[in-house]
Formats: sequence, structure tokens, C-alpha cells
Amino acid sequence: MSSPGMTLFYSPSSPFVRKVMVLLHETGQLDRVALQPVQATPTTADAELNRHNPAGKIPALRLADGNVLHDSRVILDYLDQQHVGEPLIPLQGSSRWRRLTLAALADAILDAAVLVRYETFLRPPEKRWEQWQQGQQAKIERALQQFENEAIAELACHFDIAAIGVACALGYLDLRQPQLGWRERFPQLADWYADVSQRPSMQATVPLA
Ligand SMILES: N[C@@H](CCC(=O)N[C@@H](CS)C(=O)NCC(=O)O)C(=O)O
Repeated sequence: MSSPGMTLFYSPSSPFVRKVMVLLHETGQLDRVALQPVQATPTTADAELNRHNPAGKIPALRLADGNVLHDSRVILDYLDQQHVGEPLIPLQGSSRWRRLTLAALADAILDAAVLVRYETFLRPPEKRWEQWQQGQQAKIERALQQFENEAIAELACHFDIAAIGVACALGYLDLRQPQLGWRERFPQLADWYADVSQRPSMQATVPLA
């Protein structure tokens, strides 16, 4: 086993970090990356992380030469170019733009769900804004509806950048919004997720609260 040359600023509960971890598993690159645990929220600063990523967000990936990559989309693109197997991000053509668009919609679920988490967990109750939270939930539900109605066959054909994003988004909803009941409303997505969540890469990265 080679010694890790890269360092991933990491939390076991972050769904954005999970996407990176799943890709590392899927492409056989786990032993190239050391994990550096970080507590990142808008109200808890980590000085080292902030120096590397002024946005103060994880994941960030420090390369062997000291350069740091962020955010998760850039890291996934970089890591996907560091292995010899079939790329998980199509290199060109219409499939590249379609798969990246599906992955971006999965990220939009995560952006909204992480903001809802901060609103309900970090923000003092007297400062919460119900309508704003409902607006974030509506983004999540519209995105799930679109995956259910228009993208199941595409997700099922290849466990790539798009499928990894959607799988990590669903895993995060299970962690933070177990009351959502998305499986009843989006049964095709539920069947697809039941299947992909058996993959070793998904099993090994189940988020910890
Ligand atoms: N667009 C970023 C989002 C990353 C993100 O929101 N990460 C969360 C953890 S799940 C974070 O670091 N939050 C800290 C903050 O918002 O200050 C990406 O794709 O990496």
C-alpha cells in the first residue's frame, strides 16, 4: 500500500464529503488520501480549513504539492482523472453535460437540506423563519420529483457522478429528515436506492450523526 499523498478535510456526516469518499472507493484510490477530521458549520470556524478554503466548507483536498482543491465538484473531477478505470464523469459529449446537470440537481438537494439542518439545529428558535425553511423543502421535493419522473433509467444505467450525487443526497435525507417519508412518494427512486445502497462504497460510507 502506498502512503497517502493527499489530505481530505473531512467529516463522517457531511454528504459532500461522502461523494468524495464514494468515488475514492469506486475508483480504488482510498489509500492515496489521509482523512483530517474537521467540524465545519457557519458558527464554528476551523482556522486551518479557512486558510485552505476561505468559504470554510468541507470537503477540501490538499494535494501532495500543497495545492488545495475545493469544492466537492472540483475534487471529484480531479480524482476522476487520477485513475485508469472508466471515468465516472464522461469526458465529453452530451452525456457529460446531462450527467453533470443531474449531479448538480443532487447537490441542490444537499444545499437545501444542509441549510435546513443549520436552521433547525443551529439557529435559535426565536430567529427561525418558517417560510424560508418551507422554500428550501420545496426545492428538495421538486428535485426528488424530477429524479422520479425523468431520470430513473439514467440513474440505473451507470453508478457515476450523477448516481453518486443522488445516492448521497438520499442518504443525507435519511439521516437528517427521517420524517420526510420520501420512499412512499417516490417509489422508483426508493427501489433504485435500495439497490445502490448495497454497494460496498455506499455501505462503507454510511453517514454518522
Ligand atoms: N458546494 C460545496 C458545499 C459544501 C458544504 O456545504 N459543506 C458543509 C458540510 S456538509 C460545510 O462545510 N458547511 C460549513 C459552512 O457552511 O460554514 C461543495 O460541493 O463542496
